[in-house]
Amino acid sequence: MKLYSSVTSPYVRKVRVLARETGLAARIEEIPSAVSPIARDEQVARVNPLGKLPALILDDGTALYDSPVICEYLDGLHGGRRFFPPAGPARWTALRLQAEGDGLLDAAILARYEMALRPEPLRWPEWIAGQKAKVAGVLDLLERDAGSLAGDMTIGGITIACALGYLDFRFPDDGWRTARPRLAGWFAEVSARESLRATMPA
Ligand SMILES: N[C@@H](CCC(=O)N[C@@H](CS)C(=O)NCC(=O)O)C(=O)O
Repeated sequence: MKLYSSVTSPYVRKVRVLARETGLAARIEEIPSAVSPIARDEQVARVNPLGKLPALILDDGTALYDSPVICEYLDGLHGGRRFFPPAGPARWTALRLQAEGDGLLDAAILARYEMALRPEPLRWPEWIAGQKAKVAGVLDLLERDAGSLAGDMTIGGITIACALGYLDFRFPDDGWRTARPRLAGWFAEVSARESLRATMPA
């Protein structure tokens, strides 16, 4: 399999973490790519019309995207414990956490594009504030609901860890840990996992 990849993308990181957690990393050849909404990579756009990372190419040429789809596909390829619980409340908790982490990332990345990509005279502070309010809303929910992150690691926990890692990487001065000790404690603990250490954005 081939993975269109970027070591700074938190969505790609979800896939790289899951691949390490499940022993599949050696079966995935990574193709380093660089994309942004204003600089399409034609090689990526040929396999994913959205021009976004990650995209996984299976051995028969089928392209899979986006990160939730790729992660669930990979989770069906190994014989160990499932990171997508098969049924019942555990499944909905894991998928809800994944949606919260992906949603936090969508908002953080829209704020980042506005702050870093848009020409300075056109930047819109209310837009950035609106996206940051979504990020804060998810963080506050996770602090109240930190119990949902306890127990075996799932795709939900992987996604939240990648999202918090992205905030540390791109918004180091925003202080997301302030007044969120339970979430910060959980993140410190899971950050020791080899899969997360090996994929830390730099
Ligand atoms: N929902 C997608 C989001 C993927 C995404 O937005 N990836 C970013 C990289 S961090 C990207 O490719 N951005 C380029 C663009 O928006 O054109 C997923 O979970 O894979």
